[in-house]
Amino acid sequence: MDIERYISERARAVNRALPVLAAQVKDPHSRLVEAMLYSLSAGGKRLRPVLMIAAYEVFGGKASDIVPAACALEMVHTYSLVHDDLPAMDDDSLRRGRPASHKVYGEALAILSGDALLTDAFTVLLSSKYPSKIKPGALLAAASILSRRAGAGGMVSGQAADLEAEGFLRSRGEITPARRRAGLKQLSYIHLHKTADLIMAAVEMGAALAGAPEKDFRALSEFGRELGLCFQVADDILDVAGDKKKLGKNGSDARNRKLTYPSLLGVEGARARAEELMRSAVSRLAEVNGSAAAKGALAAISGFVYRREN
Ligand code: GRG
Repeated sequence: MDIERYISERARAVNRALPVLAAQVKDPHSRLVEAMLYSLSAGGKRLRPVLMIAAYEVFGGKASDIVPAACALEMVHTYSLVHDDLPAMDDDSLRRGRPASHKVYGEALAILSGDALLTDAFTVLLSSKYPSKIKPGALLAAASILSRRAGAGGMVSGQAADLEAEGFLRSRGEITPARRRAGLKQLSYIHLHKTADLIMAAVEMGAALAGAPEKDFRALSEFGRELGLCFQVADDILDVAGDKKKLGKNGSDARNRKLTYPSLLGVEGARARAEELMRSAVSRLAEVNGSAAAKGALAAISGFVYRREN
């Protein structure tokens, strides 16, 4: 399977719809909407929307059915990046190869554009047109998944724990085996929530919109968890060892003395962990009943996540 083509075809549909759906507000403040569109159009990989679509395709649906739901998820993801770059968070000046939102629009408007992206994501999810086979109950289930995985029981808690772990290495000297064990435990909480929750939301929303049976939903959710964990380990490796030009951002983990897999296990140890998680994700797909081609796409996306350079 040509996975790059698979991803870019589906990402194209999302890229076309995103600015239209996100900017359809009545009586907008024009600079606020400009800031929202600035971050949305900066060219992310659109991995979460593509995962949602692939999970939906497992149960026989087609991508065009759920483009607004996929856009809503990308809006939540984009808000998290805008806020993550703020001086009070990771304090990054570059994102997706461009100056971070707060560098262009100032901190206050960057915060507000993130707030609007998060809130309007639910308008886009719930007020868009879908084919009649998408039942209102399935849409409500998708909205509930998104709010739970993004909120205080999910991504935001992961971010709070991540901030708490900042300076972990600086403040407590040498890494003893006991500290490494404690650090790894803390890290799995951070990764599970900060990153894996939104990736789990992607596949869970795709499955919910397709009306998937409970057993398949659960197996896909576990696939999402393992893939999400793999994604963050790979991201931490790129932060210290990746090509900054390809990444489109300056790594900040070392500067912030962050608790990461490379800082605890070294880059090679972290790579081995990422590969283990990628294999574990793919193995969960065998438990899902559905289109072999779409499951093949999910497996190939897992390889892409593990090997990616940005
Ligand atoms: C509520 C004030 C406030 C802040 C919330 C929740 C949050 C801030 C931030 C989320 C944490 C976060 C940014 C996690 C990192 C996940 C991650 C590795 C993102 C990068 O995803 P990619 O590589 O990015 O898919 P692109 O640019 O390709 O979309």
